[in-house]
Amino acid sequence: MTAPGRRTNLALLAVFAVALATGAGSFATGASAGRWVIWAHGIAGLGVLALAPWKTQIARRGVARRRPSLLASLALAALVVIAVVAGLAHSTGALRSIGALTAMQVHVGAALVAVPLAVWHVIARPARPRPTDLSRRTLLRTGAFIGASTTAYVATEGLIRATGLPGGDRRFSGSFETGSFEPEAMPVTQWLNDAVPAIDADGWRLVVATTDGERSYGDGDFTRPDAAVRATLDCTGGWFAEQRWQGMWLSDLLGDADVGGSVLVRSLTGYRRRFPVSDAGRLLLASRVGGTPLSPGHGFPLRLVAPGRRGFWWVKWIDRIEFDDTPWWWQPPFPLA
Ligand SMILES: Nc1nc2c(c(=O)[nH]1)N[C@H]1C(S)=C(S)[C@@H](COP(=O)(O)O)O[C@H]1N2
Ligand SMILES: [Mo]
Repeated sequence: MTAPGRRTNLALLAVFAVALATGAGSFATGASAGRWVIWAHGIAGLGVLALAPWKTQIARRGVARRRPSLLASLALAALVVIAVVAGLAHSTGALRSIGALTAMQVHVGAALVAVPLAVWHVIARPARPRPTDLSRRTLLRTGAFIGASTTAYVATEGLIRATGLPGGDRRFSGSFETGSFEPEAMPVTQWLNDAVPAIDADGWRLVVATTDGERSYGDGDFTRPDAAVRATLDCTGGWFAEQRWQGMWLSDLLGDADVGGSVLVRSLTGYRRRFPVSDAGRLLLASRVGGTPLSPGHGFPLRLVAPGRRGFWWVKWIDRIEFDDTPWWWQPPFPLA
């Protein structure tokens, strides 16, 4: 075995890149066909752990040099440790919240703060790749490393189940079931800093804009739902709940209007998401859940139910819907508010 150094650093850099990409991918994944992204994220996380002993040796030599940037390097190390530990805390279910914060919030927060530090670290201490890095030997080592991390992942999952830790019951997305078929028991969640607005049913209007112009609806137009769907709300915060939702299909608002492109669903609070028009027949404008009107927290008077999509697509307190030619992907991949 050669002394740990350049190769460990390059491997760690690659694992970080994979962890970050699959972390974002896990948040984007709403259907079980994409469950491999979540597996890859867990494998990358354990890969970081696997490299830790080697990296610790490298870091010891670095610390001995007492560079002025030592503090920043140690902060980066601490953030990575926090992100991995919080990730394990969530996925095992051993510790789902720490004070006012959930383990998931700590996990994502630490990882996001670590990104700029990691970029600085790579620029300040570049690990230069060499042509021999593409050798058969490196390829075999990389394969062995991925194999070992995958084995560790499978073993960890097995251990979680064998020990009966709560993490064994999670959905493919990694979320814990909370309040299925009991809407009152389902958490009220905002993506970032949105707040539950006070909406008076009589004053509320929904404006629908198509190429044919604008039409306006009131609460009375949604009090007798003609459509229903059983769907699972799966929040990236780490919980999910299945409910029976009642309302009207988004496509029913279109009438005879001929629209391609996309549909923007906007909340009274400004929060918004855009969808392909071809999805409109599967998107429910829900006014009721479990047979009763929505509570203010869950989106009264109208919220979107987007089966197969993560919670952040399920816009609450809808006040405007626009059909136009904008491509649906013309929006930030995740909401900004
Ligand atoms: N207007 C608005 N709608 C929103 C959000 C928000 O912050 N603002 N958060 C989304 C997220 S992240 C989730 S998980 C669900 C939560 O729905 P619930 O509060 O009814 O459980 O609402 C979605 N709809
Ligand atoms: Mo969410």
